[in-house]
Amino acid sequence: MTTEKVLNGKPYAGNPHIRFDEGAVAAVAMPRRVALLYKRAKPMFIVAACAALASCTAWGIMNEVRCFRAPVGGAKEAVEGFLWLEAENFADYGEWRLDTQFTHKMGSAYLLAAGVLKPIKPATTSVNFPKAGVWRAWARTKDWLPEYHPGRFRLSVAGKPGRELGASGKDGWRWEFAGEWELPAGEAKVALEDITGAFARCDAFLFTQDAAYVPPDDAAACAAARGRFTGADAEPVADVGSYDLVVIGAGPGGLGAAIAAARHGARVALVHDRPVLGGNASSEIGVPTDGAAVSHPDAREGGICEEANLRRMVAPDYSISQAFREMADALPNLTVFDNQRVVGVRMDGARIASVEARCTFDGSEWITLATETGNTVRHRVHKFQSRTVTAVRIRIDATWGDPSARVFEVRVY
Ligand SMILES: [Ca+2]
Repeated sequence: MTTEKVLNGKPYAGNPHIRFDEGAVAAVAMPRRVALLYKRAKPMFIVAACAALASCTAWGIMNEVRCFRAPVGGAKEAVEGFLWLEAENFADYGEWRLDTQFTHKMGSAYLLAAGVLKPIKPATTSVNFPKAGVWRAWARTKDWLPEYHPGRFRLSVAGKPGRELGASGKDGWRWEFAGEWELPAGEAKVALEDITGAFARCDAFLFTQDAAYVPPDDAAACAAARGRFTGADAEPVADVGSYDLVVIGAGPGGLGAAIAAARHGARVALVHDRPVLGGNASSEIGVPTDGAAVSHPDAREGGICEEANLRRMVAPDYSISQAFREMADALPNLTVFDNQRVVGVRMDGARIASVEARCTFDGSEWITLATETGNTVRHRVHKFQSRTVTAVRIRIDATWGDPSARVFEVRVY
């Protein structure tokens, strides 16, 4: 393998400001070397992963994640004789954990029993039963390994446990009959009791005095039932304003775009589906924002990313999520929407008229209007054409007048 280098139309003659990484070209062009490179680099990846994990164990950072929960809410009775109770609205999660990752697929957040083969502490709340009598309960659950039913739990009402749940033997989210209880009118304690300590899942409960009613498993029918029984169907869709720019996703890239635009005077909405800022770099995940520095000693992520990292250096427990949050909060024309997942856009001809999102806690919808102001759109296009070659010619046509311009990486696959 040889490389021919051309700079501004002339043969490259050793300009110290232009650097070609021949090692990278050769390494990716030869499979055996790729294997060797991977073998040598693997321990570094493991060390980096352990370091990232260790950084997440700092008390302040873990506390940020531990506090993640949906608002406390009781059972809703939009239809007489039916009480809908979301698991994520329990007053006390015990050791259950909130998972909002799949709201767009299964319609709601749910609680997860993240125990390692040891039952975890129950989640508890209270429900106001409006009438005395027999109340039947249905639970929406997922048997995440139908052949073995590892994640099992039960509902307990007024101290009396119901049937074992999480063992439907079927794929996907299903309604399981949770039991029935003879109850007086008024408040009763309800508990979500883990049995196996193996990641049981619970979305919601439906209490009813209608012995014939069976909630639907079909996702669309279930969403319709949720809207009817909780009264969400009757609630108006919120319009949260107009913006010059709507940025979707608050990883380092989205944050850079939103903060830079706001600093230049644009009215910006930053929409993301987590409680903390930073994406994979956030206090939830902890991947460093090294970016280009990972593969090259002379490169690093600068600009707004570097600004956040410099802020982090002032205190040991100061997470990059906090740094990004402070930078965003300092801009009155930047509005951050936490825990909102964008599910679609509404078009006006070829123009995006509005962006639609769902709250990851309760699945409720809102719309934000994005006013188009003639911003240009930049696309990065990767085109691949498979060829077998013995030489690569690298040409640099311009450095935009910057004498310190560098080529950091050339990849041949
Ligand atoms: Ca739920």
